[in-house]
Amino acid sequence: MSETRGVVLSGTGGVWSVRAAGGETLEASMRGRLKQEGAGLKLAVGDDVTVARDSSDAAWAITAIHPRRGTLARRAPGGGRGERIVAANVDQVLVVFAAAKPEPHLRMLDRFLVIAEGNDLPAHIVFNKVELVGGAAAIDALVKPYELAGYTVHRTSVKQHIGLEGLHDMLAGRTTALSGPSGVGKSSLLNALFPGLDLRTAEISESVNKGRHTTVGALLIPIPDALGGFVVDTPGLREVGMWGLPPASLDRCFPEFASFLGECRYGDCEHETEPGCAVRDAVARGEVSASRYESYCKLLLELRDIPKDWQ
Ligand SMILES: Nc1nc2c(ncn2[C@@H]2O[C@H](COP(=O)(O)OP(=O)(O)OP(=O)(O)O)[C@@H](O)[C@H]2O)c(=O)[nH]1
Ligand SMILES: [Mg+2]
Ligand SMILES: [Zn+2]
Repeated sequence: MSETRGVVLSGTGGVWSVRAAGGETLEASMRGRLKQEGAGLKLAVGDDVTVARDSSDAAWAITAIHPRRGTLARRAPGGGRGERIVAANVDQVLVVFAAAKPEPHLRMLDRFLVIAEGNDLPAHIVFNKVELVGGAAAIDALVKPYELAGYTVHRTSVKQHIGLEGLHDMLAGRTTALSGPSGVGKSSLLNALFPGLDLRTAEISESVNKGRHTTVGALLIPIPDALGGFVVDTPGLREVGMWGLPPASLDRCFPEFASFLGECRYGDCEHETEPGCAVRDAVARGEVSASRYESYCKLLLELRDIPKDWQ
């Protein structure tokens, strides 16, 4: 019998690709006994597993799933009902938007950040294609609310090789879940940072993918770098919006609110219309960005609309 440790790269429908410690990729299925034991524990991309086989011509089976750190999941507080792990062992989330083409949709950016915060994962932001925006002032206006909130914001251009070093150092050696709208340059950035990757970018993928709308699960991509690391490409993240965060917890997903949360007149203040709200006062003083606060209000309404048994 042989046995090795590995990381789950992808998989659906029972067959999983596992990158073994030696670097080779194996196809493996879940051992029957493990399936029964771990009724609640579903395997996810990023999982650290042991695979084994009886002989060199036998099929590989996943025999153990090792403890997870930092999952990216749709939360189901209070029991795990309905929880779905998008990816396991994620260290951080990188939210990529373009400064222009397509125009940044900040409401969506804030949603991605809330998802990261709700999963207790550090989030970083990239504004790519900065060369398309005339003047630093325009970029500064875009970036300011996020720096005010304490996020690290990378300003990059793949076209003009701006800001790539900092991003490289942030990704190498870690597992990063990548999110952001289509066409902002996620694949282009990764290709520029890690030349061995050779990911498909828009010009090609548009024609190849025409008419294909199959939702594939998350995909773990090994980073070709001395430090290693992985990038998780998560098409699913776009729809993780409503993963069951209780409305009352939303304020904690806006880091710039933190120092005001204890100051509201009412302990259960949801920072909407309540009198004596310290968050709204901070918005009025310009210490919290009005645009971010507006996102908070919109997401709050959305969360309240979710049936209680989904939360
Ligand atoms: N002007 C400009 N164009 C860029 C830059 N980075 C990427 N692009 C272009 O933007 C388009 C989309 O790039 P992709 O890397 O495919 O975008 P993506 O975010 O991976 O898109 P999806 O895979 O659909 O989610 C391509 O035509 C790139 O050449 C940049 O810094 N400046
Ligand atoms: Mg892409
Ligand atoms: Zn308040």
